[in-house]
Amino acid sequence: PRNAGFILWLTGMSGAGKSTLSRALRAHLEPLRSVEVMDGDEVRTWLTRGLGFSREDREENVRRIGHVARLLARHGVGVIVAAISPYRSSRAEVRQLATEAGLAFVEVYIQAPLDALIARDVKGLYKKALAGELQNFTGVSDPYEAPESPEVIVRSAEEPVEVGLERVLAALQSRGLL
Ligand code: GGZ
Repeated sequence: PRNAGFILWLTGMSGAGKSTLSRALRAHLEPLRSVEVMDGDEVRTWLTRGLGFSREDREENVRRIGHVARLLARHGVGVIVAAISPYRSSRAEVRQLATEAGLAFVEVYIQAPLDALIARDVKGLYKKALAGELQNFTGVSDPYEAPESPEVIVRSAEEPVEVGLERVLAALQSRGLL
């Protein structure tokens, strides 16, 4: 049913385009259904303020996001999560809890080669990380465990946002969520 809630989980490194794609998805979906975006950056100002970037803290961040996403989705919201969520085990956990609650969980891997992210470096974070001024930076001095079987892969360095957007929408449509 088109009013069924779902969790669309965008994972990928900093600067890969999670926020950009989540905004495009929101703009597309908003006229059609209720939708909410949970962006790592913003969530960390409110829901998970005070958490850092150790494995423990990232896992806690993902767990809390997953919990709120479930509460929303249970009430028919299409929830778009944009968080690095670098650990497979954390992503598996939120997927399992969502699935147990009868909610659709669609994992989208926003893939971009590290050298492309370093070259673009919109926020200058990679430069800082490479200079050793930022500790535990994903992809530089901290792990990113790429998804092994995501529902959707978006190659953001190679294809325009519109192409990724269409692929995600197609995935929702094929699951009867759109
Ligand atoms: C990765 C970091 C770090 C470190 C600050 N590692 O691209 P951004 O800047 O705007 O978004 C990133 C955000 C990561 O938060 P998440 O909640 O998505 O991470 S996780 O899912 O792993 O909990 C980045 C910024 O915070 N940032 N320090 N060390 N990204």
